[in-house]
Amino acid sequence: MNFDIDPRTVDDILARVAAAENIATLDVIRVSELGKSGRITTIARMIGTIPPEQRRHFGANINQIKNRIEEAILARRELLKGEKLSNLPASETIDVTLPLRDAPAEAGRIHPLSQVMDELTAIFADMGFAVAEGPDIETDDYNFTKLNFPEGHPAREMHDTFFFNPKEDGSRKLLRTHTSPVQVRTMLTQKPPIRIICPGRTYRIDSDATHTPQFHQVEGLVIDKNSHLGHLKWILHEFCKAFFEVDHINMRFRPSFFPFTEPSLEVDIQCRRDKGEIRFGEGEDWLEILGCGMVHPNVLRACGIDPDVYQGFAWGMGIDRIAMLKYGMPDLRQLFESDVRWLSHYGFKPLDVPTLAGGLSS
Ligand code: 2NL
Repeated sequence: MNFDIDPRTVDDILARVAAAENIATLDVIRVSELGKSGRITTIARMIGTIPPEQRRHFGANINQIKNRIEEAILARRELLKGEKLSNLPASETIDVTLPLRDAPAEAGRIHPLSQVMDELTAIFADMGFAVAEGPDIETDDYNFTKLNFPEGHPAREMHDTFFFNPKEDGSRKLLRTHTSPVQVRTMLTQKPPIRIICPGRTYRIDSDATHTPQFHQVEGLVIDKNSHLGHLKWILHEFCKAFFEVDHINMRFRPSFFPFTEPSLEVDIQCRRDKGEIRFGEGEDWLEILGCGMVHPNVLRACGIDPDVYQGFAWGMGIDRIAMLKYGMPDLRQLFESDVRWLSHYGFKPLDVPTLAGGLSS
């Protein structure tokens, strides 16, 4: 008796392999013929049921058939793979000679005000100052009362301050008119010694060529047992040299008045203006850049610090104007217009982070 597989069955399998149009069809054939319960596999298992003298021939025959089918499948698979690659649509090709589009870090720009804030922070951080922040919406108490503004002080009146509608108990919130309430919050929650700067947004009802209703300030505060005006002068002098990137700068301290400092001073730096250009440090003109003074004992007391033990100094300056001066931007209002053409001209590269070692505005 002949137990061999019908050659027509084998021919049929090989024909279907040759006709398979894709790898998935090929896999179906392979599983249904050579898989665990495939047709050829099942026949091969019958070896135990045939007479021992015929098993050798049967085994050799079926192995040969298996190998032929496997080889045919393998060859067809290689062919189909090659076709798949060469049939990739033309749209999927990449022209490696095209120029690269600018990466976001190349195309984007840092707003000059953010740049100046980063510069200020780098300078004061180097002197050991921490950065403190607080809410833009404040209470009358933190914005005015604790800062020694007497009731009825003109700065409290409607024309200067953005007030929210009063609550039922009569209290009303406001948009902070300076960053001083951040220092008030720090004094109320931290023990001296205190060394902080407070950069941030501030608001006043004021709008013309040189004022915007929202502007930026940085204030500084030092409280310790022996802090004095000599320290303040040194800090401001070092700050001005670093910020305006000059080795020498003449400064002038004039007596002034603020409710929260006593004595109070205003600070000018010397400068020279010629042909629309401005140079800082020396020259014939003076440029007012900040106000400062010794923290008023009433403010210390209101913030829970004993003025008989501690004393300190503080200063405040507008960032928008010094940013304009340093980077030659002629119009204050453009700072807030979000015009990308203006930003691409005056903005800074995002990866050129200002540091004292690497250069502030490199
Ligand atoms: C200016 C003047 C100044 C302060 C701000 C301050 C804060 C506390 C206590 C005392 Cl909590 N003083 N800040 C002091 C002097 C001047 O700003 O012309 N800013 C634009």
